[in-house]
Amino acid sequence: MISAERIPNNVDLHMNKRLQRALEHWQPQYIQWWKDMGPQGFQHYHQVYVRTAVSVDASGWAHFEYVRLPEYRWGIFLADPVVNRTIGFGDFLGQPVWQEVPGEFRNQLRRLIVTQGDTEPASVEQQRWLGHRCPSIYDLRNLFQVNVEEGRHLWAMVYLLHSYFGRDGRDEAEELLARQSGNRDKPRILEAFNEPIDTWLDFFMFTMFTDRDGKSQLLSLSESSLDPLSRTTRFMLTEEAHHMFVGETGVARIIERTAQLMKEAGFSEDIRPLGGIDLPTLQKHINLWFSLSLDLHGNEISTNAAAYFANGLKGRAEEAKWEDHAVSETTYSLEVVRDGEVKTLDIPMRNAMNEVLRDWYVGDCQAGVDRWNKILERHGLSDRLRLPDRKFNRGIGQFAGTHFDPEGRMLSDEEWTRRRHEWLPVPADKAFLMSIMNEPIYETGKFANYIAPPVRGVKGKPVNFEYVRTEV
Ligand code: BYC
Repeated sequence: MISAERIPNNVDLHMNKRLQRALEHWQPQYIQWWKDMGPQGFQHYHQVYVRTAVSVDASGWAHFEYVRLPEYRWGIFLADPVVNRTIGFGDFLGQPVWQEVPGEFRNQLRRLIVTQGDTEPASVEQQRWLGHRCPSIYDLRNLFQVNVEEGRHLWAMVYLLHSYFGRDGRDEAEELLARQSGNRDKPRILEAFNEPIDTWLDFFMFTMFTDRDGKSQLLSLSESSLDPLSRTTRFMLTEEAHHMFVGETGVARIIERTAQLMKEAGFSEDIRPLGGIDLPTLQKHINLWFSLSLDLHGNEISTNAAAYFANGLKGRAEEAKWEDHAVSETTYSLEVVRDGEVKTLDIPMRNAMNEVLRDWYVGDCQAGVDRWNKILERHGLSDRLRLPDRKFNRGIGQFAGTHFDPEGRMLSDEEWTRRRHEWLPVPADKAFLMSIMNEPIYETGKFANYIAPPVRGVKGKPVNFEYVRTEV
């Protein structure tokens, strides 16, 4: 069970007074950050119906209550240990997992944990104005549930930094609150986490595609030889699943409404005059957030990734499903740009580990897009949404600096500049989205015109339940 101390935890924090004191010192800084950079305008007078972990087993998520956001019980929860767990891949395959950080891997592990940790507060910052444009209080609650859990994911990484990295770890924990999404002088580490999320379409696409990168990265970190990292990320994955649910069903509900409006408009695609989000706009946002999230997997050819794998720090998603866990002989056939052309290159598999994870990620995204297309099919529409080619709009890796269209055809700089507005959102698209999201909807059971209601409410509550209530 999770303790009811000042910092809820299932790691016997009270037994380690030094660590407890260090985290209790960080806690007020975190709360201050939350108030300054978290959901704006919803800190004092709103109570939100959220779930809070009360234990780390499946039933632990059954606890829902009204909470004022700054009073959410952020804490430290690790999945139960696996008895006699051994290292599952790389050069130390079969040896017992580590309970402490080996000196020689300290820097690499710190870097991984800091990079993971940095994304969590970044996403809260990116989303902090969305409450003022919410399509319903059901969606408002979901936004805040995602936000508080991203805050908790920051706690998860800060616990590791404080526990295993001494003074450096404490400094890094402070830096995690000092960097800011989109700040020119102190930006967040990874690019997608500096992009603004101004509209609910961006929010749903972000939770669909970027949180799914969270899933693939957390799956690969949950294989880590550093057992506390593995246990922490295993529990985080249970929270991540809900975030992707919010994204996938959010877009699905928009598609549902779009299809209804298209039929009302006599099967016309032009539903903006009816206040709906047209399919080309949806497709542009898929193109944007999918390509940004592909970048988050790092370079296709990476000595960092090879070292992480060799040292057992970061594995593949679902490592147990692979046959060869040493991966010292095999190669990966990779598309690269050489001399202005796309060529295929065989590289050592360990150096391609970022691409191997990206393969898993693309498959998981495709399954989600297939589910979206079923909605269009059910409405008798022939249009289909799709993922762009993975070379499209890339800023990191082998395809950065060369332009491709969504089908993967190489383009000249001039052609890209001329046509990119066909594939990516432009200011006029954002202006349109902002115009239909201008008025927040705070009335219970009401939904904005561009999105269908959900099939069911949260945790058995009706759709018109008061998920966020105000008190004076
Ligand atoms: N933007 O060999 P390379 C989540 C840097 S999302 C900017 O390509 P590596 C969440 C890289 O740092 C999951 N810089 O990359 C979702 C390196 O820099 P230095 C987050 C980038 O290291 C939604 C250089 O390029 N978790 O949880 O193999 C809401 C060359 O490195 C980018 C993780 O990322 C980029 N996109 O792989 C909330 C897991 N990509 O050292 C949360 C931990 C690369 O040369 N991170 N660079 O200065 C990692 O495993 C790796 O750092 C990466 C990069 C996969 C990100």
